[in-house]
Amino acid sequence: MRKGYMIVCDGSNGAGKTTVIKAIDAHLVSRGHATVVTREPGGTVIGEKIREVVLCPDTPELCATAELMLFAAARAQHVREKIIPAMASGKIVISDRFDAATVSFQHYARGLPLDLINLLNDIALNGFKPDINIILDLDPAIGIARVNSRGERLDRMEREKLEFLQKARNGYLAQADRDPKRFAVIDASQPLEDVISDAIKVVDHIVAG
Ligand code: Z5A
Repeated sequence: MRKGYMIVCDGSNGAGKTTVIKAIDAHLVSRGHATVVTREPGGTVIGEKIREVVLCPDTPELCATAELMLFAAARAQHVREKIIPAMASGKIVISDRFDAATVSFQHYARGLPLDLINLLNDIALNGFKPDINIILDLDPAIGIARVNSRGERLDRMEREKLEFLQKARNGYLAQADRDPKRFAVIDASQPLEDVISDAIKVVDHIVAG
């Protein structure tokens, strides 16, 4: 019998993932579901330590292969320590980014070979797959302007050139084109309430279905 679900909210930088996840969580809780909100890189004590290393703006020399392995290591821990146990107890896990981010950023944007990314994702996921990847799609120039308006220091990835972030955006769209059952693309340039309402429709379809 099926137990929990896993919903991923991913996409362009500053597209509104954190904001939309809060709304999805409130919606599911109001319907009596037990939820776990988490993020990548991160979600566990070890994953959050890896996050500090991989996003630190003071170490731009981090090489692409080490970057890839750090994201994969955080994911391996996240799946085994947090996601599988939560789903086994019937909870709905909502994650800010997951495996598709590695395909977009480390393959499409960074240029590492897709078979290497797939191998590391397979090792990290160990046969596990999320139920749906909601992709909030936005021009990265708008996303970075939104992030900048928070007045926080940009992380190592956010400091990449717009061209890099545009390649990552195209990577999400290419993955969604190839696998429309696993991906739902939402236009994140709409007013926030419309983005939230589109995301909740996707979630209701998955959780009810
Ligand atoms: N990464 C990777 O390379 N490989 C991997 O495998 C993984 C990740 C897992 C993680 O950063 C970085 O790691 C990420 C990919 C890489 N970096 N890049 N580049 P992150 O996910 O923590 O950070 P982020 O992508 O830059 O997201 P963010 O800053 O947390 O933004 P967000 O969660 O998408 O947006 P938000 O905080 O909800 O909203 C941003 C602002 O916009 C806020 O003031 C909102 O009120 C506003 N907002 C939101 N929606 C709207 C709409 N619709 N209209 C107007 N304003 C809005």
